[in-house]
Amino acid sequence: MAASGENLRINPDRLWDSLMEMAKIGPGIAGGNNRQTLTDADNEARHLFRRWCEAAGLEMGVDRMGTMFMTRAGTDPDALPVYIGSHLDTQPTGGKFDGVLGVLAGLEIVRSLNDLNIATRHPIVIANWTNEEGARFAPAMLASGVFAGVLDLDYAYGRTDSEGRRFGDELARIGWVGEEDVGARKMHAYFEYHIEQGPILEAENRQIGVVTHGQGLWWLEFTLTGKEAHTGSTPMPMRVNAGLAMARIFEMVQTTAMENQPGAVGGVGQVAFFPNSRNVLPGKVVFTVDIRSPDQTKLNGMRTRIEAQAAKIAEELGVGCAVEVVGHFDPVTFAPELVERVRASAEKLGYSHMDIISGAGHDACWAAKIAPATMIMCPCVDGLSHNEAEDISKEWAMAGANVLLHAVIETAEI
Ligand code: HGY
Ligand code: MN
Ligand code: MN
Ligand code: MN
Repeated sequence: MAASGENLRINPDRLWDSLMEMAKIGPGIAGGNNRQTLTDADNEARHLFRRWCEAAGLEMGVDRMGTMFMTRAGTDPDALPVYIGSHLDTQPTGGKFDGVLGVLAGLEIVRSLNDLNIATRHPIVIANWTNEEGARFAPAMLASGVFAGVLDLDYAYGRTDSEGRRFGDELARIGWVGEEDVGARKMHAYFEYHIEQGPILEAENRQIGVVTHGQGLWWLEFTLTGKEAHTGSTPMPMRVNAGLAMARIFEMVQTTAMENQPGAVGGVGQVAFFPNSRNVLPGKVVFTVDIRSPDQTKLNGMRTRIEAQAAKIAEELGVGCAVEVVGHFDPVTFAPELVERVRASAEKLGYSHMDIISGAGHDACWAAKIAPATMIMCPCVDGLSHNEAEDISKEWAMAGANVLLHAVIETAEI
């Protein structure tokens, strides 16, 4: 006898075991993961996920960006599917849960429905989006951005990593160029379950984040052109110092974000010096400024100010300054009816919860452009993520997965 929806729960041990098994692929050097997109480790993770899904009776589809769609049929062949998505790729010093929790919680929901032989009217599809992190190939959320029709396939295929390897070539190398046109699939609804990657839920002692919005983002890639010269024999007045310009721009980005509090962040995670020799002043410095805010006016105001101030700093030092946008999305408002369904599921299951804005970007931010979409979050220890020490408890993982289960079965109709 199929259980009534009310008492449905996921199997927390099975979810946790799957997370720990997946974490063995692409191990980091400090207990986390280095499973960057389109590497052999990513390929291995994709095949493990595929085997698990096929063992659960799911059928695989792959699009030309390599995104994996694993389908559990519904009783109504005309009903649009309910999607549960996230990503298996990680940062170079990533954690075991960023993205992976959402993909494997989707699988756990299917496994739990299979256990009790529960059918849904709408099909359920689990998506593993290619290149969510944007660590190896900018921008982040690349495949979901193409799927949403915001980025085009040729642009995506032409993105290169720090060794100059093209996205399209690497996708072909690991054998994941799928047949499906990107974005051909239509969604009834999209859910993404993700660790918060910030300190709020843990500090407020809440089990569930009901995600109402996501902040917007600009990734501004600066190329500063100085003059390569000897660091020892070149007199100070003669220097065309791109490194000094970079340092002053970093300080200005910090000041700009602090002047836009509350609700703005700004910083730099990646810099390259050329020729990057300790006794050669750099001829070129390349870095990406990452600014974000849930407030569109603040977000665009910071971009305008940073670009203008950077040009001024460079000019004062006689340094060339070029800037290219390598990532952008506007602040996102998630679908109120799905947000309310998540909130009601948390209430029904007796989990403490609070509304929250997502600080990080997610594939849900692009899905929200083409379908009703929302997110569920669980706390993470010390709010830490994009760090190998990223950690959550099994209880936190379970609570969010149960909320996801109930929000999904209500939307997919059992
Ligand atoms: O950058 C982000 O917010 C996400 O981790 N890709
Ligand atoms: Mn993520
Ligand atoms: Mn991430
Ligand atoms: Mn915009």
